[in-house]
Amino acid sequence: ARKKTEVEAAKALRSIQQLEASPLFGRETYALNDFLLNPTRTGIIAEFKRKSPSKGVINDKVSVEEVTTGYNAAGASALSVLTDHDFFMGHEDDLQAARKVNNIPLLRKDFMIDEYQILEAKSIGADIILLIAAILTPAQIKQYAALAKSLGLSVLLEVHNLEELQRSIDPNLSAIGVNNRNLADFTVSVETSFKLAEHIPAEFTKVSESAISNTQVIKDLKQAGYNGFLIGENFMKEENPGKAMAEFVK
Ligand code: IGP
Repeated sequence: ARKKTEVEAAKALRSIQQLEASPLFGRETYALNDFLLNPTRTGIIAEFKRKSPSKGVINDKVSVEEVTTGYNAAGASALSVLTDHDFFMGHEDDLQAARKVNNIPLLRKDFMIDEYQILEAKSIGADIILLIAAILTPAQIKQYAALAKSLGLSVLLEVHNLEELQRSIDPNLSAIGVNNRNLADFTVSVETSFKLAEHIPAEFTKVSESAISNTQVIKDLKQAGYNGFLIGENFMKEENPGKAMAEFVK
């Protein structure tokens, strides 16, 4: 309900016509899969996240420009920027700030529940949107993925279990992300990614999300067929997240 209110407030502030007229709306986007599969990058989708519901404040002292350019220099395949206000202390302006200083794909990390947010994502410079199966119907996923695709955006579908995966598969998705964090109780287990890997159809790239904190896990996930690794807290908890990532991948 809080999210609906946030989206309604955004709509009142900027019309769809205004979004479509914004300078970033017409830009050529970067494709997530091109960067995930590029052997000169690490496959890591590195996240800028100040705060989370499970951890509280993680880091509110660093700038989005400094952190995201650090991640980029350390070989990130893509950058994830939280734009949710209430739960994650994020903002659309954070993503726009990251856009100005980076030339790799940017994921708008948010709870997408309305087509407006997808047009907004394009207008602020995003390349990728997240669709969370747990909060969307199959019809919404189909509709939102088609709209995103028509705008040149890549779509990362997030699932937690086989049932969500099977009901949500759609040809307009670019990649499937398995979230190792259970959103109901916040417990984490990378086993979730290992269990679901074989059920993800081969035409989608596989991304493992959350609770990744060492490079051995990444090796094992690669072995299981994963091309992408979404990492937030492990880097953000450090004073210099970009430097933390550089040391992590060394
Ligand atoms: C990153 P972690 O444990 O490395 O900080 O996790 C990312 O996977 C997590 O922030 C996330 C998320 C989400 C946040 C995954 N799905 C959906 C908000 C909404």
